[in-house]
Amino acid sequence: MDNLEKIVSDALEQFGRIDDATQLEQAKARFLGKAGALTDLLKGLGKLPAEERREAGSRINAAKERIEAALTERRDALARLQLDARLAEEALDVTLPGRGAGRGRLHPLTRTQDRIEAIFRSIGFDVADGPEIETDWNNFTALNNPENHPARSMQDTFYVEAKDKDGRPLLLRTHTSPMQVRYARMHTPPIKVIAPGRTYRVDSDATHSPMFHQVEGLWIDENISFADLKGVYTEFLRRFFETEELDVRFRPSFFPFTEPSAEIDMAFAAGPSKGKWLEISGAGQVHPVVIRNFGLDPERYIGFAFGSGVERLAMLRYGISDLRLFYDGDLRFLQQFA
Ligand code: 2NM
Repeated sequence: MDNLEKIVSDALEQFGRIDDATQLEQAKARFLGKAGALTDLLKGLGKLPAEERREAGSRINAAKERIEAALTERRDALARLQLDARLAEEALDVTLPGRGAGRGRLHPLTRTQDRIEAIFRSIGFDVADGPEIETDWNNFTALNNPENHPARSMQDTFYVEAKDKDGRPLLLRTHTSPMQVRYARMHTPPIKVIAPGRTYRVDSDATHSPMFHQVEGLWIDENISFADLKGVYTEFLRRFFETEELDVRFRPSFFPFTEPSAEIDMAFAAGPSKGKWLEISGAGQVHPVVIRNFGLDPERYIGFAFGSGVERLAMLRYGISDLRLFYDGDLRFLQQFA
């Protein structure tokens, strides 16, 4: 094997052993570079006799082409190896199931309100939804609240800076009764409606939140009595707490919008808290002044109304002892309500 063949076979052998791109370029320099083996031979051409020079030149060039071809092939092979390694390392199994976005759930107060709505709908009540910013007339005057009643004071009610179109104050509703007023003025009896939703009072401690939820009910017709109120509300409580073992009693009370008025108490007739009376709602026969403000004749129409706290109902149903848990947004609490 002459010198040229040896150079070519050395090159092929070395290229074949190298598996690193930098080393491959260094090896290239050893054969094809300025001081490379082939370059040396080419430089020596000039010393050959003229008749040999042509043939030797073409053999050297042929050797150079073979080395270059081997180099290109090895470069491509190394690049492919590198790509394969990277693909293996960064492998992504697109057939795996996704991680998912986590399914949301309803807030316990939303669940409670939905439940209340479903029960009242099933006994023939409509559900009315309305504005949380109200007029002074809908929130107080129509409901027979005296002009200087403390509930109307800045200390007890959130007034907003904006006024209604007649320049009268606007406020955050302190109960959902203004929605009853709106509804009663838009419908003709028999009226059977509940108004659930957010309400606001200047009040904040362990058992009071400045924002809380109420559900108020109203049934107006020509011949509605306290017996209907007791029947409807008892049925509601038994369905809500999923037990027939539940007693209801009325105690005399006072509200400006009802006369007579009552507090509704309930007690479980079985279970650990058996016989313990809990105040659960206010209620009464709608005051004749309020009936008139509904746009109805109090000589003809009579009815009852009640107002219950959604938080209180939810706390009793789920056994929650601190009102603030509803508003903290702590997922450890909220995730317990499927
Ligand atoms: C209560 C207690 C008693 C009530 C009255 C009315 C309306 F609009 F008919 F006048 N709605 N809700 C009412 C009655 C609310 O909450 C403790």
